[in-house]
Amino acid sequence: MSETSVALSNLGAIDAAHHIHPFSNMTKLNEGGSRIIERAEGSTIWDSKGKKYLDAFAGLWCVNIGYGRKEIAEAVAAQMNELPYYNLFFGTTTPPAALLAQKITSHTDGKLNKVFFTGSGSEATDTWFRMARVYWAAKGMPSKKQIIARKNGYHGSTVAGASLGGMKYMHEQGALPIEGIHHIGQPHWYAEGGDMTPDEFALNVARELEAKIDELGEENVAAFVAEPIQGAGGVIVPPDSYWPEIVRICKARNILLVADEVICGFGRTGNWFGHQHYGFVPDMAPVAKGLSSGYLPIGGVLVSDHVAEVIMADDFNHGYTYSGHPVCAVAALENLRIIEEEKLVERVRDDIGPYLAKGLATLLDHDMVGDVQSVGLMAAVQMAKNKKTRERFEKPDDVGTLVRNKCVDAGLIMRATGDRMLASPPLIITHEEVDFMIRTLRGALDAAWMEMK
Ligand code: PXG
Repeated sequence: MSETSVALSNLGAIDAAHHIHPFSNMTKLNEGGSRIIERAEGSTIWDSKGKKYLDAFAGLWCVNIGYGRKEIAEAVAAQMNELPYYNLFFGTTTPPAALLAQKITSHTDGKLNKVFFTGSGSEATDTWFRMARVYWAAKGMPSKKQIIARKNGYHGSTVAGASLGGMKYMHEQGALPIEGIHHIGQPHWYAEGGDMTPDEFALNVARELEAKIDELGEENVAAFVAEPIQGAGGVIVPPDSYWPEIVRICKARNILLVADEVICGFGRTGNWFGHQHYGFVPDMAPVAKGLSSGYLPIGGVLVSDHVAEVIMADDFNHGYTYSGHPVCAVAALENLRIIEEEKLVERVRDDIGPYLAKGLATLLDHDMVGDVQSVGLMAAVQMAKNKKTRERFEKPDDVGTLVRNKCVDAGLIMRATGDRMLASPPLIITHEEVDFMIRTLRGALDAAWMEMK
C-alpha cells in the first residue's frame, strides 16, 4: 500500500486530529466525524461510503454549471503550463485577467464597466468598503465614511465582512462590528411583518435607511449595502415595494448603493445579476462564487463609470497577490462561456426556475409549511408551528436541523437557516432531479412533523 492510500483509509481520524473546519464546533463534529465527499458529476455528489446525494445547494451556492466539466479542467491545465501565475501590480496584466474583465462587464447592460479582482467574496467586500471611502474622500467629502448594512445580511468572514454582515453570533466573536458600520432591518415579512401587508412592511423597513441616514447625517454616510435577495440569512425574497424605495433613498441622500451579488450573480436569479431582476443599477457590486462556479477561487468588485473615474484618478492602495490570478481567471472565462453557450441564464428564467417554483408550491398543503419563496434557482421553504397564525417554532434552529438531517439521510443536500429550508441547486439541475428534491423534502417534513408531535 502506498503512503497515500494508507492515509486515505484513515482520513476521518486525520481530519479530526489536524483540521479546523469553517463555522464548526470541532469538538462536537469530531464526535461523529465528518462526511467525506470524494467525487461529483452534474448535480450529484458521492461520499467515501459510496452514498450518493443530489446537491441541491451547489456546493455552497456556487457550482452553477454543475460538477465534472472537463472543459474547465482542460483550460486550467493549459493555463498552468503557459503561465501559472503573474501579478497585476507593477504595470502588468495577463491575457486571462484582461479578457475576464471584458467578459464579466459585458453582462451588466453597459452599466458596470470596470472590475477589480479579488480571491473571494470576503475580499470583494473589503475592496468595495475601502473604495467607497476613497471615492468620497477623493470628491472632497472625507467625512462620508459610515456604512449602513442590514441585520441578518451576509457579506463574508473577514473583519469588514463579518462587521457588515448582520449575524449577531459573528459579531460576538472578535469584538465586531468595527467602527463606522450600522445595521437596519431586513425585509423578512413572514417573521417580522405582523399585521402589515408585505408591501407596507417592506416600505417601512426600507425607510429605516432614511431614518438611519438622518441620525448619522447625510454628510457622514458613504454607502448602503445589501444582497438583492438575502442568501445565507434564509433566501429572504423582498416584497416588490422594497428595492424601488431603497434606490430612491440612496439617490435622494447621495449615498452609494452596493448590491452584494456574491450569491445572486451569474444566473442564479434568472438574470445575469440579481439587481437586473429588480430593475436597478448599483454603484458597485461584489461578485464571487458563480463567477467560476467554485472550480477555483476568484471574486471581484464590479464598478460603475462614475465611481471608477474617481477611484482611477489617483493611486488606489489596495490589492491582493492573487487578484486576477491567471489560472482562476481562465476557469472563470470558461465557466462564463459555458453559461452563455448553454443559455443557462435563460434556462433558469424560462424553464427550470418556474418548474422549481411549481414544485415548491405543491408543498404549501403541508401542515408544517407556512410559505415558499423562490426567484430563479434560489428558494426557501418557511416552516411554521401554526401556518394560519404564522406562529414559529420555539427552537427554529432545531427544527431546521432535524429536517435537514432527514433530507441528507434520504440523499438530498439542502441547507437549513433557522426554520427555513434553502435550495440553490446547479443551474443545470434536471426536471427529474427537481421532482426528487420536492418528493424527498416532503418525506423529510412528514417524518419531522410526526417526530415533533
Ligand atoms: N457576500 C455574500 C452575499 C455571500 O453569500 C460572501 C459575500 C463572502 O464570500 P466568500 O467567498 O469570502 O465566502 C458570501 C459567502 C452559508 C454560507 O452557510 C454562505 C457564504 C459563505 C459561507 C457559508 O450559507 N456566502
